[in-house]
Amino acid sequence: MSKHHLAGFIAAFSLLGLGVTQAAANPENAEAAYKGQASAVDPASAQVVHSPGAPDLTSAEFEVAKEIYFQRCAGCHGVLRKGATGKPLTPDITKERGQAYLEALITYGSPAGMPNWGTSNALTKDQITLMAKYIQHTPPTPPEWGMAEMKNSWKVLVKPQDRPKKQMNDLNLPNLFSVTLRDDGKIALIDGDSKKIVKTIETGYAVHISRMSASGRYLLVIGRDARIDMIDLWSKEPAKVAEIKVGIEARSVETSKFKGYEDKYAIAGSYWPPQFTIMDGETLEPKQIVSTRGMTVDKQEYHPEPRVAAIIASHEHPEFIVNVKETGKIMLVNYKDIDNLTITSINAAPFLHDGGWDSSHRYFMTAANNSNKVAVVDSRERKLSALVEVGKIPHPGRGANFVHPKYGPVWATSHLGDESISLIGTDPKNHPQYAWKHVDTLKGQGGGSLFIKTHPKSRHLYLDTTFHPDAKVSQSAAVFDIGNLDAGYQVLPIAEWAGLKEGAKRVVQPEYNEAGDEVWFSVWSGQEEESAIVVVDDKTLKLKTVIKDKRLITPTGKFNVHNTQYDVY
Ligand code: DHE
Repeated sequence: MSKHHLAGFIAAFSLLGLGVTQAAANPENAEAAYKGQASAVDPASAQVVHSPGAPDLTSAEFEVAKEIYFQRCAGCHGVLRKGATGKPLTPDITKERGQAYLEALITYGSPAGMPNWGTSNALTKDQITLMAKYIQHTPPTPPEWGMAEMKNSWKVLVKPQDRPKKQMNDLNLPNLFSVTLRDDGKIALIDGDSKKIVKTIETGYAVHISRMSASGRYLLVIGRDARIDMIDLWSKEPAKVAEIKVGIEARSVETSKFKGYEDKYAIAGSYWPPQFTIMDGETLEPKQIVSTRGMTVDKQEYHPEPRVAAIIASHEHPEFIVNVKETGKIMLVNYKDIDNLTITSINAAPFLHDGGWDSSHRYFMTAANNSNKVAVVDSRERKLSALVEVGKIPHPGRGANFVHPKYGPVWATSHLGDESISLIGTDPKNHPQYAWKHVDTLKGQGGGSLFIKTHPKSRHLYLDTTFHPDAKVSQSAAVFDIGNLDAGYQVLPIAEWAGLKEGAKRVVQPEYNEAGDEVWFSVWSGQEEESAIVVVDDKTLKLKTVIKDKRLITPTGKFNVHNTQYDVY
Protein backbone atom coordinates (compact mmCIF):
# COMPACT_ATOMS: atom_id res chain seq x y z
CA MET A 1 0.00 0.00 0.00
CA SER A 2 1.36 3.44 -0.87
CA LYS A 3 2.37 5.88 1.84
CA HIS A 4 -0.44 8.27 0.94
CA HIS A 5 -3.04 5.56 0.74
CA LEU A 6 -2.01 4.40 4.19
CA ALA A 7 -1.96 7.93 5.61
CA GLY A 8 -5.45 8.49 4.24
CA PHE A 9 -6.56 5.26 5.76
CA ILE A 10 -5.18 6.25 9.13
CA ALA A 11 -7.05 9.55 8.90
CA ALA A 12 -10.33 7.87 8.06
CA PHE A 13 -9.79 5.19 10.66
CA SER A 14 -8.82 7.47 13.48
CA LEU A 15 -11.62 9.96 13.09
CA LEU A 16 -14.49 8.16 11.46
CA GLY A 17 -13.72 4.49 11.56
CA LEU A 18 -14.44 1.64 13.83
CA GLY A 19 -12.30 2.77 16.72
CA VAL A 20 -14.41 5.85 17.32
CA THR A 21 -17.72 4.13 16.62
CA GLN A 22 -16.72 1.64 19.25
CA ALA A 23 -15.86 4.35 21.72
CA ALA A 24 -19.28 5.84 21.19
CA ALA A 25 -20.92 2.51 21.86
CA ASN A 26 -18.93 1.86 24.99
CA PRO A 27 -16.94 4.50 26.89
CA GLU A 28 -14.63 1.70 28.11
CA ASN A 29 -13.36 1.54 24.56
CA ALA A 30 -11.92 5.08 24.36
CA GLU A 31 -8.58 3.37 24.83
CA ALA A 32 -9.10 1.03 21.87
CA ALA A 33 -10.14 4.00 19.71
CA TYR A 34 -6.97 5.85 20.64
CA LYS A 35 -4.43 3.05 20.62
CA GLY A 36 -5.87 0.88 17.88
CA GLN A 37 -4.58 3.09 15.08
CA ALA A 38 -2.97 1.69 11.94
CA SER A 39 0.63 0.56 12.16
CA ALA A 40 3.19 2.24 9.91
CA VAL A 41 4.70 -1.16 9.11
CA ASP A 42 4.20 -2.09 5.44
CA PRO A 43 2.31 -5.43 5.56
CA ALA A 44 4.02 -6.57 2.35
CA SER A 45 7.40 -6.42 4.09
CA ALA A 46 6.42 -8.93 6.78
CA GLN A 47 7.59 -12.47 6.02
CA VAL A 48 4.84 -15.07 5.91
CA VAL A 49 5.29 -18.45 7.61
CA HIS A 50 2.69 -21.13 6.84
CA SER A 51 2.33 -22.98 10.12
CA PRO A 52 1.58 -26.68 10.34
CA GLY A 53 -1.66 -27.44 12.15
CA ALA A 54 -3.21 -24.02 11.44
CA PRO A 55 -6.14 -23.70 8.99
CA ASP A 56 -5.12 -23.49 5.32
CA LEU A 57 -4.68 -20.06 3.75
CA THR A 58 -3.64 -19.26 0.19
CA SER A 59 -0.85 -16.76 -0.41
CA ALA A 60 -3.42 -14.20 -1.62
CA GLU A 61 -5.50 -14.69 1.56
CA PHE A 62 -2.38 -14.25 3.64
CA GLU A 63 -1.66 -10.90 2.00
CA VAL A 64 -5.20 -9.63 2.64
CA ALA A 65 -5.12 -10.79 6.27
CA LYS A 66 -1.73 -9.20 6.88
CA GLU A 67 -3.00 -5.88 5.60
CA ILE A 68 -6.07 -5.99 7.83
CA TYR A 69 -3.95 -7.03 10.81
CA PHE A 70 -1.39 -4.21 10.46
CA GLN A 71 -4.07 -1.59 9.90
CA ARG A 72 -6.53 -2.61 12.55
CA CYS A 73 -5.01 -4.97 15.10
CA ALA A 74 -1.27 -4.28 15.48
CA GLY A 75 -1.74 -1.01 17.43
CA CYS A 76 -3.23 -2.94 20.37
CA HIS A 77 -1.91 -6.51 19.98
CA GLY A 78 1.59 -5.63 18.72
CA VAL A 79 3.27 -6.40 15.40
CA LEU A 80 4.36 -9.84 16.67
CA ARG A 81 1.03 -10.40 18.46
CA LYS A 82 2.77 -10.87 21.80
CA GLY A 83 0.19 -8.56 23.40
CA ALA A 84 0.11 -5.00 24.75
CA THR A 85 -3.18 -3.16 25.26
CA GLY A 86 -4.77 -6.17 23.54
CA LYS A 87 -4.27 -9.79 24.63
CA PRO A 88 -1.45 -11.94 23.18
CA LEU A 89 -2.47 -13.73 19.97
CA THR A 90 0.35 -16.18 19.48
CA PRO A 91 -0.48 -19.54 17.80
CA ASP A 92 -0.01 -21.55 21.04
CA ILE A 93 -2.96 -19.60 22.45
CA THR A 94 -5.09 -19.08 19.35
CA LYS A 95 -4.90 -22.68 18.08
CA GLU A 96 -6.14 -23.91 21.43
CA ARG A 97 -9.06 -21.44 21.37
CA GLY A 98 -10.07 -22.68 17.93
CA GLN A 99 -11.77 -21.17 14.88
CA ALA A 100 -15.32 -20.82 16.27
CA TYR A 101 -14.22 -19.09 19.49
CA LEU A 102 -11.96 -16.66 17.64
CA GLU A 103 -14.67 -15.80 15.11
CA ALA A 104 -17.13 -15.07 17.93
CA LEU A 105 -14.61 -12.89 19.78
CA ILE A 106 -13.80 -10.85 16.67
CA THR A 107 -17.50 -10.53 15.80
CA TYR A 108 -18.83 -9.50 19.20
CA GLY A 109 -15.76 -8.05 20.96
CA SER A 110 -15.23 -8.25 24.70
CA PRO A 111 -15.86 -6.08 27.78
CA ALA A 112 -12.07 -5.81 28.19
CA GLY A 113 -11.99 -3.42 25.23
CA MET A 114 -11.82 -5.65 22.13
CA PRO A 115 -14.02 -3.90 19.54
CA ASN A 116 -17.00 -5.75 18.05
CA TRP A 117 -15.66 -5.83 14.51
CA GLY A 118 -18.55 -7.93 13.17
CA THR A 119 -21.67 -6.44 14.74
CA SER A 120 -20.38 -2.93 13.98
CA ASN A 121 -20.00 -3.99 10.29
CA ALA A 122 -16.37 -2.90 10.27
CA LEU A 123 -15.34 -6.36 9.02
CA THR A 124 -17.45 -8.71 6.90
CA LYS A 125 -18.21 -12.30 7.89
CA ASP A 126 -15.64 -13.55 5.35
CA GLN A 127 -12.99 -11.18 6.65
CA ILE A 128 -13.64 -12.39 10.20
CA THR A 129 -13.31 -16.04 9.13
CA LEU A 130 -10.07 -15.10 7.40
CA MET A 131 -8.68 -13.23 10.43
CA ALA A 132 -9.57 -16.08 12.80
CA LYS A 133 -7.59 -18.47 10.56
CA TYR A 134 -4.72 -16.02 10.11
CA ILE A 135 -4.03 -15.53 13.80
CA GLN A 136 -3.53 -19.29 14.22
CA HIS A 137 -0.40 -19.00 12.04
CA THR A 138 3.01 -17.80 13.18
CA PRO A 139 3.03 -13.96 13.18
CA PRO A 140 4.77 -12.61 10.06
CA THR A 141 7.85 -10.62 11.09
CA PRO A 142 8.69 -7.27 9.48
CA PRO A 143 12.33 -6.66 8.56
CA GLU A 144 14.94 -5.28 10.94
CA TRP A 145 16.40 -1.78 10.52
CA GLY A 146 20.06 -1.55 11.47
CA MET A 147 23.01 0.75 10.81
CA ALA A 148 23.15 0.01 7.06
CA GLU A 149 19.50 0.95 6.51
CA MET A 150 19.87 4.05 8.69
CA LYS A 151 22.98 5.23 6.88
CA ASN A 152 21.21 4.67 3.57
CA SER A 153 18.35 6.91 4.61
CA TRP A 154 20.54 9.57 6.24
CA LYS A 155 20.94 12.92 4.48
CA VAL A 156 22.77 16.06 5.60
CA LEU A 157 21.11 18.76 3.53
CA VAL A 158 23.17 21.64 4.92
CA LYS A 159 26.52 20.80 6.52
CA PRO A 160 27.12 22.30 10.00
CA GLN A 161 29.99 24.47 8.67
CA ASP A 162 27.64 25.96 6.04
CA ARG A 163 25.00 26.94 8.57
CA PRO A 164 24.67 30.48 9.98
CA LYS A 165 26.44 31.36 13.22
CA LYS A 166 23.53 33.42 14.49
CA GLN A 167 19.81 33.78 13.89
CA MET A 168 19.35 35.13 10.34
CA ASN A 169 15.61 35.87 10.49
CA ASP A 170 13.56 38.20 12.68
CA LEU A 171 11.16 35.62 13.99
CA ASN A 172 10.40 35.74 17.69
CA LEU A 173 11.66 32.18 18.07
CA PRO A 174 10.73 31.58 21.74
CA ASN A 175 7.08 32.20 20.85
CA LEU A 176 7.07 30.14 17.64
CA PHE A 177 4.86 27.02 17.59
CA SER A 178 5.54 23.82 15.68
CA VAL A 179 2.12 22.33 14.89
CA THR A 180 1.66 18.71 13.82
CA LEU A 181 -0.41 18.46 10.63
CA ARG A 182 -1.00 14.83 11.31
CA ASP A 183 -2.41 13.37 8.12
CA ASP A 184 -0.76 15.83 5.77
CA GLY A 185 2.76 14.68 6.68
CA LYS A 186 3.82 18.23 7.50
CA ILE A 187 4.34 20.64 10.36
CA ALA A 188 3.23 24.27 10.34
CA LEU A 189 5.45 26.85 12.01
CA ILE A 190 3.09 29.44 13.46
CA ASP A 191 4.22 32.80 14.79
CA GLY A 192 2.77 33.02 18.29
CA ASP A 193 2.56 36.81 18.16
CA SER A 194 0.79 37.38 14.80
CA LYS A 195 -0.83 33.88 14.73
CA LYS A 196 0.22 33.59 11.06
CA ILE A 197 1.69 30.48 9.46
CA VAL A 198 5.34 31.27 8.78
CA LYS A 199 5.87 28.12 6.75
CA THR A 200 4.76 24.52 6.37
CA ILE A 201 7.49 21.90 6.09
CA GLU A 202 7.21 18.32 4.74
CA THR A 203 8.05 15.70 7.36
CA GLY A 204 7.47 12.00 7.93
CA TYR A 205 3.93 10.79 7.37
CA ALA A 206 1.37 10.74 10.17
CA VAL A 207 3.84 13.09 11.82
CA HIS A 208 3.73 12.75 15.59
CA ILE A 209 5.78 15.02 17.86
CA SER A 210 8.27 17.90 17.78
CA ARG A 211 11.07 18.51 20.30
CA MET A 212 13.60 21.35 20.64
CA SER A 213 17.35 21.08 20.99
CA ALA A 214 18.79 22.49 24.24
CA SER A 215 19.99 25.69 22.51
CA GLY A 216 16.56 26.39 21.02
CA ARG A 217 18.04 26.34 17.53
CA TYR A 218 17.10 22.94 16.14
CA LEU A 219 13.58 21.59 15.90
CA LEU A 220 13.32 17.80 15.59
CA VAL A 221 10.17 16.26 14.18
CA ILE A 222 9.39 12.53 14.07
CA GLY A 223 6.79 10.78 11.90
CA ARG A 224 5.12 7.45 12.61
CA ASP A 225 7.26 6.11 9.76
CA ALA A 226 10.32 6.77 12.00
CA ARG A 227 11.61 9.56 9.80
CA ILE A 228 13.24 12.44 11.68
CA ASP A 229 13.51 15.88 10.14
CA MET A 230 15.87 18.38 11.70
CA ILE A 231 14.94 21.99 11.09
CA ASP A 232 17.34 24.89 11.66
CA LEU A 233 15.34 27.80 13.05
CA TRP A 234 18.31 30.18 12.57
CA SER A 235 18.34 30.00 8.74
CA LYS A 236 17.01 32.96 6.76
CA GLU A 237 13.86 30.94 6.51
CA PRO A 238 13.59 27.92 8.87
CA ALA A 239 14.64 24.92 6.77
CA LYS A 240 15.52 21.26 7.01
CA VAL A 241 19.22 20.58 7.46
CA ALA A 242 19.28 16.82 8.05
CA GLU A 243 17.03 13.80 7.87
CA ILE A 244 17.13 10.10 8.73
CA LYS A 245 14.83 7.10 9.09
CA VAL A 246 15.64 5.27 12.33
CA GLY A 247 13.23 2.38 11.89
CA ILE A 248 9.92 1.44 10.35
CA GLU A 249 7.59 2.80 13.00
CA ALA A 250 8.32 5.29 15.80
CA ARG A 251 6.85 7.88 18.17
CA SER A 252 9.57 9.68 20.16
CA VAL A 253 12.57 11.95 19.67
CA GLU A 254 14.63 14.03 22.14
CA THR A 255 17.97 15.84 22.38
CA SER A 256 20.72 15.96 25.02
CA LYS A 257 20.18 18.71 27.59
CA PHE A 258 22.83 18.08 30.28
CA LYS A 259 25.27 20.95 30.82
CA GLY A 260 28.17 20.67 28.39
CA TYR A 261 26.22 18.37 26.05
CA GLU A 262 23.71 20.89 24.66
CA ASP A 263 22.82 19.98 21.04
CA LYS A 264 25.48 17.22 21.09
CA TYR A 265 23.22 14.19 20.70
CA ALA A 266 19.72 13.32 19.56
CA ILE A 267 17.87 10.12 20.38
CA ALA A 268 14.82 8.47 18.86
CA GLY A 269 12.86 5.47 20.04
CA SER A 270 11.16 3.06 17.64
CA TYR A 271 8.10 0.88 17.91
CA TRP A 272 9.49 -1.34 15.13
CA PRO A 273 12.15 -2.57 15.33
CA PRO A 274 12.04 -2.28 19.12
CA GLN A 275 15.16 -0.17 19.69
CA PHE A 276 16.49 3.32 20.24
CA THR A 277 19.15 5.16 18.30
CA ILE A 278 21.56 7.82 19.49
CA MET A 279 22.60 10.27 16.79
CA ASP A 280 24.92 13.21 16.36
CA GLY A 281 23.00 16.31 17.49
CA GLU A 282 23.96 18.45 14.51
CA THR A 283 23.87 16.01 11.62
CA LEU A 284 21.72 13.07 12.84
CA GLU A 285 24.52 10.67 11.94
CA PRO A 286 23.53 7.42 13.70
CA LYS A 287 26.06 6.46 16.39
CA GLN A 288 24.59 3.69 18.54
CA ILE A 289 21.55 1.48 18.18
CA VAL A 290 20.32 -0.36 21.28
CA SER A 291 17.69 -3.10 21.18
CA THR A 292 15.00 -3.07 23.88
CA ARG A 293 14.05 -6.75 23.46
CA GLY A 294 14.17 -8.51 26.80
CA MET A 295 12.36 -9.63 29.91
CA THR A 296 9.18 -8.10 31.31
CA VAL A 297 9.22 -6.55 34.76
CA ASP A 298 6.38 -8.62 36.23
CA LYS A 299 6.58 -12.21 34.95
CA GLN A 300 10.22 -11.89 33.82
CA GLU A 301 9.18 -13.37 30.51
CA TYR A 302 10.87 -12.64 27.18
CA HIS A 303 9.10 -10.01 25.08
CA PRO A 304 10.18 -9.80 21.44
CA GLU A 305 8.70 -6.36 20.78
CA PRO A 306 9.01 -3.88 23.66
CA ARG A 307 8.22 -0.55 22.00
CA VAL A 308 9.99 2.65 22.99
CA ALA A 309 7.52 5.23 24.31
CA ALA A 310 8.46 8.61 25.87
CA ILE A 311 12.09 9.73 26.07
CA ILE A 312 13.25 12.65 28.18
CA ALA A 313 16.71 14.23 28.58
CA SER A 314 18.12 14.30 32.12
CA HIS A 315 19.36 17.57 33.61
CA GLU A 316 21.17 15.73 36.42
CA HIS A 317 23.49 13.46 34.39
CA PRO A 318 24.47 13.09 30.72
CA GLU A 319 21.59 10.66 30.30
CA PHE A 320 18.47 9.94 28.32
CA ILE A 321 15.55 8.43 30.18
CA VAL A 322 13.82 5.89 27.97
CA ASN A 323 10.41 4.35 28.66
CA VAL A 324 10.14 0.79 27.38
CA LYS A 325 6.46 0.09 27.06
CA GLU A 326 5.86 -3.65 27.19
CA THR A 327 8.70 -4.67 29.52
CA GLY A 328 7.71 -1.90 31.95
CA LYS A 329 11.35 -0.88 32.40
CA ILE A 330 12.83 2.61 32.37
CA MET A 331 16.35 2.77 30.95
CA LEU A 332 18.70 5.57 32.00
CA VAL A 333 21.14 5.68 29.11
CA ASN A 334 24.38 7.45 29.93
CA TYR A 335 25.93 8.97 26.79
CA LYS A 336 29.13 10.32 28.39
CA ASP A 337 31.13 7.65 26.58
CA ILE A 338 29.14 7.13 23.41
CA ASP A 339 31.08 3.98 22.43
CA ASN A 340 30.54 2.35 25.82
CA LEU A 341 27.07 3.28 26.95
CA THR A 342 26.17 2.51 30.53
CA ILE A 343 22.52 1.78 31.14
CA THR A 344 20.72 1.73 34.48
CA SER A 345 17.54 -0.28 34.14
CA ILE A 346 14.75 0.64 36.55
CA ASN A 347 11.87 -1.74 37.17
CA ALA A 348 8.58 0.16 36.93
CA ALA A 349 5.34 -1.37 35.60
CA PRO A 350 3.69 -2.17 32.25
CA PHE A 351 2.84 -0.48 29.92
CA LEU A 352 4.92 2.68 30.14
CA HIS A 353 3.69 5.46 27.90
CA ASP A 354 4.12 9.23 28.38
CA GLY A 355 5.26 11.57 31.14
CA GLY A 356 7.24 14.65 32.12
CA TRP A 357 9.25 16.37 34.84
CA ASP A 358 8.05 17.58 38.21
CA SER A 359 8.61 21.34 38.69
CA SER A 360 12.19 20.83 39.98
CA HIS A 361 13.15 18.87 36.82
CA ARG A 362 14.69 16.18 39.04
CA TYR A 363 11.83 13.64 39.17
CA PHE A 364 10.43 12.03 36.02
CA MET A 365 6.72 11.27 36.44
CA THR A 366 5.57 8.69 33.92
CA ALA A 367 2.36 6.79 33.28
CA ALA A 368 2.33 3.00 33.34
CA ASN A 369 -1.06 3.19 31.80
CA ASN A 370 -2.32 -0.36 31.94
CA SER A 371 -1.23 -0.71 35.55
CA ASN A 372 -3.08 2.48 36.54
CA LYS A 373 0.15 3.74 38.09
CA VAL A 374 2.55 6.64 37.81
CA ALA A 375 6.23 5.75 38.22
CA VAL A 376 8.44 8.39 39.82
CA VAL A 377 12.12 8.24 38.84
CA ASP A 378 14.72 10.21 40.76
CA SER A 379 17.02 11.21 37.90
CA ARG A 380 19.74 12.36 40.33
CA GLU A 381 19.96 9.16 42.39
CA ARG A 382 18.99 7.01 39.38
CA LYS A 383 16.33 5.09 41.24
CA LEU A 384 12.62 4.57 41.47
CA SER A 385 11.16 6.83 44.16
CA ALA A 386 7.65 5.41 44.03
CA LEU A 387 4.94 3.69 42.03
CA VAL A 388 1.81 5.68 42.75
CA GLU A 389 -1.67 4.22 42.24
CA VAL A 390 -3.81 6.68 40.23
CA GLY A 391 -7.07 6.55 38.21
CA LYS A 392 -7.85 4.34 35.22
CA ILE A 393 -5.32 4.48 32.34
CA PRO A 394 -3.38 7.63 33.21
CA HIS A 395 -2.43 9.72 30.17
CA PRO A 396 -0.68 12.92 31.27
CA GLY A 397 1.12 13.99 28.10
CA ARG A 398 3.85 15.72 30.09
CA GLY A 399 1.55 16.43 33.00
CA ALA A 400 0.86 19.67 34.87
CA ASN A 401 2.84 21.15 37.80
CA PHE A 402 1.35 23.66 40.20
CA VAL A 403 1.39 24.63 43.86
CA HIS A 404 -1.64 23.27 45.66
CA PRO A 405 -2.95 25.43 48.52
CA LYS A 406 -2.73 22.49 50.94
CA TYR A 407 -0.32 19.91 49.48
CA GLY A 408 2.37 22.23 48.09
CA PRO A 409 3.91 21.40 44.70
CA VAL A 410 1.92 18.69 42.92
CA TRP A 411 1.98 17.06 39.48
CA ALA A 412 -1.31 16.13 37.83
CA THR A 413 -2.46 13.57 35.30
CA SER A 414 -5.83 13.05 33.65
CA HIS A 415 -7.04 9.65 32.43
CA LEU A 416 -8.27 7.86 29.34
CA GLY A 417 -10.35 5.42 31.35
CA ASP A 418 -12.22 7.65 33.81
CA GLU A 419 -13.10 11.27 34.61
CA SER A 420 -10.62 11.63 37.46
CA ILE A 421 -7.58 13.89 37.67
CA SER A 422 -4.97 12.57 40.09
CA LEU A 423 -2.71 14.96 42.01
CA ILE A 424 0.61 13.62 43.31
CA GLY A 425 2.73 15.52 45.87
CA THR A 426 6.23 16.23 44.48
CA ASP A 427 8.08 18.08 47.24
CA PRO A 428 9.97 15.62 49.48
CA LYS A 429 11.92 18.47 51.09
CA ASN A 430 9.20 20.81 52.39
CA HIS A 431 6.12 18.59 52.20
CA PRO A 432 7.55 15.12 52.90
CA GLN A 433 4.23 13.79 54.21
CA TYR A 434 2.68 14.30 50.74
CA ALA A 435 5.64 13.39 48.55
CA TRP A 436 4.83 10.65 46.01
CA LYS A 437 1.35 10.23 47.50
CA HIS A 438 -1.84 10.46 45.52
CA VAL A 439 -3.03 13.41 47.61
CA ASP A 440 -6.23 14.43 45.88
CA THR A 441 -8.62 13.61 43.04
CA LEU A 442 -10.49 16.17 40.97
CA LYS A 443 -13.44 15.29 38.81
CA GLY A 444 -13.33 16.31 35.14
CA GLN A 445 -15.88 16.04 32.34
CA GLY A 446 -15.28 12.34 31.66
CA GLY A 447 -12.82 9.74 30.38
CA GLY A 448 -11.03 9.89 27.04
CA SER A 449 -8.66 12.61 28.22
CA LEU A 450 -5.21 12.81 26.64
CA PHE A 451 -3.58 16.00 27.85
CA ILE A 452 -3.58 18.23 30.95
CA LYS A 453 -1.67 21.49 31.11
CA THR A 454 -0.81 24.54 33.19
CA HIS A 455 2.04 27.09 33.23
CA PRO A 456 4.02 28.61 36.12
CA LYS A 457 2.52 32.03 35.31
CA SER A 458 -1.07 30.78 35.05
CA ARG A 459 -3.66 30.11 37.75
CA HIS A 460 -5.59 27.71 35.54
CA LEU A 461 -5.47 23.99 34.85
CA TYR A 462 -6.84 22.83 31.46
CA LEU A 463 -7.63 19.38 30.15
CA ASP A 464 -9.08 17.90 26.99
CA THR A 465 -11.39 14.87 26.65
CA THR A 466 -10.49 14.10 23.03
CA PHE A 467 -11.64 10.48 22.98
CA HIS A 468 -14.81 10.87 25.02
CA PRO A 469 -17.76 9.22 23.23
CA ASP A 470 -20.06 12.23 23.66
CA ALA A 471 -19.31 14.91 21.03
CA LYS A 472 -20.25 17.68 23.46
CA VAL A 473 -17.46 16.52 25.74
CA SER A 474 -14.86 15.65 23.09
CA GLN A 475 -15.42 19.05 21.45
CA SER A 476 -14.90 21.11 24.61
CA ALA A 477 -12.27 21.51 27.33
CA ALA A 478 -12.50 21.82 31.10
CA VAL A 479 -10.64 24.43 33.12
CA PHE A 480 -10.06 24.63 36.88
CA ASP A 481 -9.08 27.64 38.97
CA ILE A 482 -6.01 26.38 40.84
CA GLY A 483 -6.78 28.72 43.75
CA ASN A 484 -10.28 27.27 44.10
CA LEU A 485 -10.17 23.67 42.93
CA ASP A 486 -13.19 22.72 45.04
CA ALA A 487 -15.37 24.94 42.86
CA GLY A 488 -15.04 22.36 40.07
CA TYR A 489 -14.43 23.03 36.41
CA GLN A 490 -15.80 25.43 33.86
CA VAL A 491 -16.47 24.14 30.32
CA LEU A 492 -14.96 26.02 27.38
CA PRO A 493 -16.88 25.30 24.12
CA ILE A 494 -13.71 25.28 22.05
CA ALA A 495 -15.08 23.62 18.88
CA GLU A 496 -18.14 25.90 18.90
CA TRP A 497 -15.81 28.91 19.14
CA ALA A 498 -13.93 27.62 16.09
CA GLY A 499 -17.10 28.00 14.00
CA LEU A 500 -16.42 25.00 11.75
CA LYS A 501 -19.04 23.14 9.73
CA GLU A 502 -18.83 19.33 9.49
CA GLY A 503 -16.24 17.16 11.13
CA ALA A 504 -15.28 15.26 14.25
CA LYS A 505 -13.94 18.56 15.67
CA ARG A 506 -12.06 16.78 18.43
CA VAL A 507 -10.46 19.23 20.79
CA VAL A 508 -6.93 18.17 21.62
CA GLN A 509 -3.84 19.27 23.56
CA PRO A 510 -3.81 22.58 25.40
CA GLU A 511 -0.46 24.36 24.87
CA TYR A 512 0.60 27.73 26.35
CA ASN A 513 2.43 30.51 24.58
CA GLU A 514 5.80 31.65 25.93
CA ALA A 515 4.31 34.32 28.23
CA GLY A 516 1.86 31.83 29.75
CA ASP A 517 -1.11 34.12 29.12
CA GLU A 518 -2.69 32.26 26.16
CA VAL A 519 -3.70 28.64 25.69
CA TRP A 520 -3.92 27.08 22.23
CA PHE A 521 -6.24 24.16 21.45
CA SER A 522 -6.44 22.17 18.20
CA VAL A 523 -9.87 21.47 16.76
CA TRP A 524 -9.07 18.30 14.82
CA SER A 525 -11.34 17.17 11.98
CA GLY A 526 -10.79 14.84 9.02
CA GLN A 527 -8.28 15.37 6.23
CA GLU A 528 -10.92 16.67 3.82
CA GLU A 529 -12.60 18.89 6.40
CA GLU A 530 -11.77 22.26 7.88
CA SER A 531 -9.85 22.28 11.18
CA ALA A 532 -8.67 25.20 13.33
CA ILE A 533 -6.64 26.30 16.33
CA VAL A 534 -8.53 28.17 19.03
CA VAL A 535 -6.57 30.58 21.24
CA VAL A 536 -8.00 31.26 24.70
CA ASP A 537 -7.12 34.27 26.86
CA ASP A 538 -5.85 32.66 30.07
CA LYS A 539 -6.83 35.60 32.31
CA THR A 540 -10.46 35.99 31.17
CA LEU A 541 -11.04 32.43 29.82
CA LYS A 542 -12.62 34.09 26.77
CA LEU A 543 -11.93 33.38 23.13
CA LYS A 544 -8.96 35.43 21.93
CA THR A 545 -8.70 34.32 18.33
CA VAL A 546 -9.30 31.44 15.91
CA ILE A 547 -6.51 30.46 13.55
CA LYS A 548 -7.90 29.16 10.25
CA ASP A 549 -5.93 28.53 7.11
CA LYS A 550 -6.43 26.02 4.31
CA ARG A 551 -2.97 24.64 5.06
CA LEU A 552 -4.06 23.76 8.60
CA ILE A 553 -4.96 20.13 7.78
CA THR A 554 -5.57 17.84 10.80
CA PRO A 555 -3.67 19.91 13.39
CA THR A 556 -3.05 17.97 16.62
CA GLY A 557 0.09 18.52 18.78
CA LYS A 558 1.43 22.05 19.23
CA PHE A 559 4.90 22.70 20.57
CA ASN A 560 5.83 26.18 21.73
CA VAL A 561 9.60 26.59 21.25
CA HIS A 562 10.33 28.12 24.67
CA ASN A 563 8.12 25.75 26.66
CA THR A 564 9.45 22.69 24.82
CA GLN A 565 13.07 23.81 25.09
CA TYR A 566 12.88 24.45 28.85
CA ASP A 567 10.31 21.75 29.76
CA VAL A 568 7.79 24.30 31.04
CA TYR A 569 4.54 22.62 32.04
FE1 DHE B 1 0.81 10.22 20.74
C1 DHE B 1 3.13 11.95 22.67
C2 DHE B 1 2.45 7.32 21.37
C3 DHE B 1 -1.77 8.47 19.30
C4 DHE B 1 -0.68 13.15 19.88
N1 DHE B 1 2.46 9.72 21.87
C5 DHE B 1 3.27 10.58 22.58
C6 DHE B 1 4.32 9.82 23.20
C7 DHE B 1 4.14 8.50 22.81
C8 DHE B 1 2.97 8.44 21.98
C9 DHE B 1 5.01 7.33 23.18
C10 DHE B 1 5.43 10.38 24.10
C11 DHE B 1 6.57 10.90 23.28
C12 DHE B 1 7.68 11.52 24.13
O1 DHE B 1 7.38 12.29 25.06
O2 DHE B 1 8.85 11.24 23.86
N2 DHE B 1 0.39 8.23 20.42
C13 DHE B 1 1.20 7.21 20.75
C14 DHE B 1 0.60 5.95 20.37
O3 DHE B 1 1.12 4.81 20.43
C15 DHE B 1 -0.81 6.22 19.99
C16 DHE B 1 -1.67 5.80 21.18
C17 DHE B 1 -1.41 5.44 18.84
C18 DHE B 1 -0.63 5.48 17.56
O4 DHE B 1 -0.79 4.56 16.76
O5 DHE B 1 0.15 6.40 17.34
C19 DHE B 1 -0.75 7.75 19.85
N3 DHE B 1 -0.92 10.72 19.75
C20 DHE B 1 -1.83 9.86 19.25
C21 DHE B 1 -2.92 10.56 18.63
O6 DHE B 1 -3.92 10.03 18.05
C22 DHE B 1 -2.73 12.01 18.86
C23 DHE B 1 -3.80 12.51 19.80
C24 DHE B 1 -2.80 12.87 17.60
C25 DHE B 1 -1.66 12.68 16.64
O7 DHE B 1 -1.08 13.69 16.26
O8 DHE B 1 -1.37 11.56 16.28
C26 DHE B 1 -1.35 12.00 19.52
N4 DHE B 1 1.17 12.19 21.19
C27 DHE B 1 0.46 13.24 20.69
C28 DHE B 1 1.05 14.49 21.17
C29 DHE B 1 2.14 14.15 21.98
C30 DHE B 1 2.19 12.69 21.97
C31 DHE B 1 0.53 15.88 20.86
C32 DHE B 1 3.12 15.09 22.71
C33 DHE B 1 2.49 15.75 23.88
C34 DHE B 1 3.39 16.73 24.60
O9 DHE B 1 2.86 17.69 25.17
O10 DHE B 1 4.61 16.58 24.62
